[in-house]
Amino acid sequence: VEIIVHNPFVPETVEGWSLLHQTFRIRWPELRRLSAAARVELAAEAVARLRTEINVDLGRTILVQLLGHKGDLMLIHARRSFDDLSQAQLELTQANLFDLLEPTMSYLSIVELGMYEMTAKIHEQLGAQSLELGSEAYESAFDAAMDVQRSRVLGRLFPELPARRHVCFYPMNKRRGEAKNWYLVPFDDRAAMMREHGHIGRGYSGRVNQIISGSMGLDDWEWGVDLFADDPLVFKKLIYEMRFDRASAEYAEFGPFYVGLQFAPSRLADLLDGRTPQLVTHIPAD
Ligand code: FEC
Repeated sequence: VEIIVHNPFVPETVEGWSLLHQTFRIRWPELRRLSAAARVELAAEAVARLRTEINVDLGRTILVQLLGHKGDLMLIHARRSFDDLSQAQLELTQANLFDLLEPTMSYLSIVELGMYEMTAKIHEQLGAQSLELGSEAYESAFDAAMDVQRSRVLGRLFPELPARRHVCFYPMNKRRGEAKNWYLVPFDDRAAMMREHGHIGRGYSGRVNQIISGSMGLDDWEWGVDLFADDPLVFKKLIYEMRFDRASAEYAEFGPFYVGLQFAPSRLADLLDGRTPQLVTHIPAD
């Protein structure tokens, strides 16, 4: 029996950054007992241990002040590999600030682009060349076609984490209870629903950046969704509108939402001092 590497029922995906989200509660009482100078020192030492500068090859870490009780600080680490994510995680444990942080959530995933249209197209093209599904020729021709697709979307697999003020992260599944299961729906129907989904999404072009990461086999939900916007109302409008797209209305199940304000790493001391840290490092004179 031939082993089918490229199962026509499964949409192909291409992968980019490994992502680790971490949220922490800050131990405010202990922090308040320190002098302002000590808090500045704590912040500087912690930031020096995080790779916060934009680096298109190695990735970076961004800082988000969370609103609400689910944590005070969220870090999003984007790295090339799980080894590099591990180092980012360990690096933080070596900071003095770490003694004042209590983890409240973490989420592991890999940036993913789903390719419904392309999967169907490649299978169709190879079938038209009378290659036989599962044969070595078929599978290697498929791999070659996917390599072309991967290089085409490389910039979207390794995106810069957008420097936008508002960040919204949540995990989600695509099945509901026992009645609704995305994975039992025929390929073409799923592809049509994803087209509709992409169409709604593109209506928000420019107002939001979205990064979808896959977490099957990696964490407790199937996908992580990161949204970045200047105006937080965009999250509310976009997610509301998407509830009406069939893929969401019928199949989507959502985990907890983490929403907050991205800030410049050099402003971490402001947060520790109890002042909302800003994304810009200096206010331009008018
Ligand atoms: O089956 C799968 O592959 C599901 C992976 C997946 C999830 C998901 C959820 C959300 N998205 C949201 C926003 C946008 C915006 C755009 C957009 C487009 C796509 C495309 C694919 C895709 N999304 Fe998605 N989304 C998933 C996958 N999404 C594939 C089309 C190709 C692409 O552009 O990458 C438009 C982007 C643009 O072109 O500018 C915006 C939001 C959610 C979570 C809410 C919900 O699902 O109801 C918001 C999972």
